[in-house]
Amino acid sequence: MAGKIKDIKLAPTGKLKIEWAEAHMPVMMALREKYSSSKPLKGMRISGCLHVTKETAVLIRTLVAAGAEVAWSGCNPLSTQDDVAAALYEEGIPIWAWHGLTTAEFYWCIEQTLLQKPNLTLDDGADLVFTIHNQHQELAAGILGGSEETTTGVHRLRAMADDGKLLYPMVAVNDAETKWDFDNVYGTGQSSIDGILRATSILYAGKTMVVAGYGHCGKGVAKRASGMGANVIVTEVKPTAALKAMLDGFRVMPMDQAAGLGDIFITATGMKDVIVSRHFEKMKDGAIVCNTGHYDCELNLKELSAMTTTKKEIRANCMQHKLKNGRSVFVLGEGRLVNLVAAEGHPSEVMDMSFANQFMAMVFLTQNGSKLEKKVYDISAEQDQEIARLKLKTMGVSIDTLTEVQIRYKTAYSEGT
Ligand code: ARJ
Repeated sequence: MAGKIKDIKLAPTGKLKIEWAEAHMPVMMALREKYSSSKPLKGMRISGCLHVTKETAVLIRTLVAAGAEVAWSGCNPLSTQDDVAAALYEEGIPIWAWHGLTTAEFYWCIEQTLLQKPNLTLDDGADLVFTIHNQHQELAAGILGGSEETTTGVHRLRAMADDGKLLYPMVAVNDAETKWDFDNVYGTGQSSIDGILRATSILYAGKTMVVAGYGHCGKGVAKRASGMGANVIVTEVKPTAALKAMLDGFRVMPMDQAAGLGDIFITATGMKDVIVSRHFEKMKDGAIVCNTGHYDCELNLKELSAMTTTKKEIRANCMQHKLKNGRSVFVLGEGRLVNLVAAEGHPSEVMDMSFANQFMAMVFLTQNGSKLEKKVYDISAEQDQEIARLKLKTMGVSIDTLTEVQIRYKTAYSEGT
């Protein structure tokens, strides 16, 4: 059967994990139930490039239940949960993913998912879309559209669209309110802390934690770290974001200053070279450094290596760098997303909404892709609200509805004080 994974013997554990995720993803299960008889994705060949986790497995099963044929690869060399990949492979999903792939293997896996000549693509970080645009332009004509999961991926696609380089329409799943306002904030907040704890088992209370970036992800991390008793320092380049951090009660300063103060550093900026040699040089002995952004360029580990005399893996995902200045700096998860490398990624409850958007984006592109321009489209406001409504329903929460009079009032410009 098509695919390559680490070890099929891991399948039983993977299956249990997926079951656990399904029990915590009621919106996805409702969508699966709703669309498994009408099969709106029948005839669709979806190539997916997204972290192979128990939550992604729930998305894959739902796409298949709705009629799609899928071929999958992971979107990060260190984020694949090998037991989940084994379970999916055993179920007959063509999947090329294992933990610890080299860069060459990473792109080889993507290439394998393209052999089916997809008519839809599903990305996290846009590496699949880039591969099609750079190496397989011939496939673009057969592709109705694609979706993108994360902030940095969406930024790049918008830049491509602005330059007229995009070869087929894309849906920005990240930009749905039911994605970024929950996944990026509460998901990243909890799972990054989880990753740091699994890799280090340190006490948070009383530590100084430097959070680079106060976008949605950084905000979530800062909030959760402070809830555990850490003193949070935020670094930013955007004045309004820095102001928000100040008014949320955090200290704000440049990284040059924060470098000497932090016990734990985490980058959540989507930008490269956020922590470089001059910062590592200033860090306290024992400082812990990690990244939760999609790409692994936020920490300049090349520069760190040049300053390192010896390296030792102290625990899983925790590498001691002994520096020429005599101090040690500990890097978690090789500077890749600490929440997915050292922990299991965001909790299922949050991915429930992100992946509901992914699923609906696939249905939308199937039905409308041929009429769309080569642009980046947002999820519709109606779909966003519908997913939130469904989520609330599964939580047993009901809310008020506007009356006719109130609806008229909303847009009435004759009624003032
Ligand atoms: C799959 C996950 C998980 C998880 O939605 C999140 C995002 O934008 C990413 C950037 O790469 C990671 C993705 N994410 C977080 N947690 N994807 N399963 N459990």
